Amino acid sequence: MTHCILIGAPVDEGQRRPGCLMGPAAYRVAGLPRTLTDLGHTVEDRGDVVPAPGRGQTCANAAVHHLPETIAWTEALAAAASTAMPDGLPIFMGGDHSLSLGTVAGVASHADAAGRPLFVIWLDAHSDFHTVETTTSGNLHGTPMAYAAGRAGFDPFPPFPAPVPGENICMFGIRSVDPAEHAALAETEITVNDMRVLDEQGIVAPLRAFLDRVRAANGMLHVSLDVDFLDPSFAPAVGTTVPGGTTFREAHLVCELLHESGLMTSLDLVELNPFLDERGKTARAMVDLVGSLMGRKVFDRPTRAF
Ligand code: NNH
Ligand code: MN
Ligand code: MN
Ligand code: MN
Repeated sequence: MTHCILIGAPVDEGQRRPGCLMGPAAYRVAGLPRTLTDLGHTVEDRGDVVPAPGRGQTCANAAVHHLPETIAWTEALAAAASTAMPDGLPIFMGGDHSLSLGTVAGVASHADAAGRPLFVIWLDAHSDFHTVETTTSGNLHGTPMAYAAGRAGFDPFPPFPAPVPGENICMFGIRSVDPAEHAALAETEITVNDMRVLDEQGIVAPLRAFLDRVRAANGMLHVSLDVDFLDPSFAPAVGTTVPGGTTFREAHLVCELLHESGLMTSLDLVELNPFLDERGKTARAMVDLVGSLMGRKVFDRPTRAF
C-alpha cells in the first residue's frame, strides 16, 4: 500500500498548443483517484499548484517564449515536490513537460538531503535535452532533461539543486532528437534507448539492466511519462505526435516491470492535451498505465527476485 499524493500542474506555457492546462482535470475525470484506491492505495489530492506571477526575466534566445512564467512554475513545482516527497509518492498530473523543470528539481533536492542518489527514467518520443540557449522552437517543454542533468545554458533559472549524473538517466521510446540535442547527448553517459533499441532487444532487457543499477545504488527513481511515448494510434491527445511509438502492451509492460521493481518514488504524467482527445481515450489510457505502475495485473505470478 502506497500513499499517493496527487498534485495538479496545469502548465501550458512550455509549448504552443493550448490545452495541457486541462490535463489535471481530465485525469480526475478519467478516474485516476479511484484507480489508485481500488488497488488498495490511499490517495490525497493536494489540488492544482498555483505559480507566483512571472518576474520579467529575459534571455538572449529570441525564440524562447513564456520564460518568466516557466521559471515561476519551476519554483512553485519544485517546492510542491520537495514538500510532498517525505509524505508519500507524488504523482504530478500535467501539464506540458516543462513542469518537470520543477518536479525533478524538487525531487532532486529531497534525494540529496536524504543522502540517496536520484535516478530518472524518461519515457518520451523526445529527449528534451535542449537548453534555453539551444532551443530553436523556443518551447521550454523541450528542455527539462538537460536542466536536471546540470547542463549549462539555464542562466535565468535557479541553479538545479543536485544535478543527476548521466549514468543515472535512462531514456526510452526516443524517436525525435534535434541536432543540438544529439550533439549534447553524445557528450554524456545518458542511456538513450531509442525505438530501434526497443525493436531489436525489446523493452525488458534494457529496462531491467537500468533498474538493477538503481537497486544496487539504493537509489530513488523518478519516472517521467510523456504521452507521446505512446503510439498516437491509441494515444492521440498530445500536441507533438510522432509515429512509431510504443504499443499498448509495450507501455504496460514497462509499467508492470517498474511496479515489480518497487523502486519508483515519484511520477510525472505530462503532455496530455484533452482538447485533442477522442472521447477521453488518451486520458483513460494514461490512467490505465498508472494502474499498471501501481500494481494492477491480471494474474499474480512469482515476481523476479531483484
Ligand atoms: N525537440 C523539440 C523542441 O524542442 C520537440 C520537443 N517536444 C516534446 N518533447 N514534446 O517531449 O521543440
Ligand atoms: Mn500566453
Ligand atoms: Mn517530453
Ligand atoms: Mn515528447
